[in-house]
Amino acid sequence: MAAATIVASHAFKVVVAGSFAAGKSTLIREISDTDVVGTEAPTSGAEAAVKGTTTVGMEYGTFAVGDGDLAVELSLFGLPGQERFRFLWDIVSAGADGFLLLVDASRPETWPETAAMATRLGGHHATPLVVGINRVGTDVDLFDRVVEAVGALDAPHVACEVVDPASVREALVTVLLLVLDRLDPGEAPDPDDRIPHLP
Ligand SMILES: Nc1nc2c(ncn2[C@@H]2O[C@H](COP(=O)(O)OP(=O)(O)OP(=O)(O)O)[C@@H](O)[C@H]2O)c(=O)[nH]1
Ligand SMILES: [Mg+2]
Repeated sequence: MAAATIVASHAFKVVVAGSFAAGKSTLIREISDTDVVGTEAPTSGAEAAVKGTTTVGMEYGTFAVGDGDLAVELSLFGLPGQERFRFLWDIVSAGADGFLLLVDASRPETWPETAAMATRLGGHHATPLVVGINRVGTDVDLFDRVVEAVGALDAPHVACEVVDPASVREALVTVLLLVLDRLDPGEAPDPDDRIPHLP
C-alpha cells in the first residue's frame, strides 16, 4: 500500500479554536492519547461566573488515527478563549495544518465572535477549517441557526459534543480529510484507498 506508507510519514498540527468556554480544553482532554499539557488557571473578572478556570496559554495533546496500514498522528493545540490572550493565537497557530473552530450552541451571545474567528482563520491562514458545534444534540433547527450565524459557508460544519469521544473523533477526522485533500496531488493518497482505513 504505497499511499498508506506516504500518509504514515505525516504528523499534522490541528489547532482547536473558539470563544471563551466553547469547550476547547474539554475536547482535547477527552480525546488525547497522551497526558495533556495544559495551562488552566482560575478565571478572573465577569467570566468567572461562567466557569471557574480558563486556559491562559495553550493545551497540547495527541491523537492517533488509523491502523497498521494508515497511521496518522494529530498534534492538538488548544487556544485560549479569553480576549486578553488573543495575542497568543498567531503564535500557537503558526504552522497549523488545520483548524477545528468550536462554537457552543447553547450560548448564542458567542456566535458573532465565532463568525469573526471563522473569517480570520479561514481567510487569513488559507488553512482547512471545520466548524464543530458543541451542545447542539440532535436539534436540527438549532444546528442550522448556528451555521447561519457563524457564516463560514465554505467550511464543513459538524456536531461536536466535546464530552463524547466518538463525536470528537468524527470532527477531527473531518479536519484530517480536508488536510489530506490539500496535500500535493503526488503526495495525497487516493480517497477510495484511505477512507475505509479510518476506524
Ligand atoms: N456537550 C457538553 N459540553 C460540556 C459539558 N460540560 C462542559 N461542557 C463544555 O465544556 C466547556 C468547559 O469549558 P472548557 O473546556 O474549559 O472550555 P474552553 O473553550 O477551553 O474555555 P477557555 O479556555 O476558557 O476559553 C463548557 O462551557 C461546555 O461548553 C457537557 O456535559 N456536555
Ligand atoms: Mg480552555
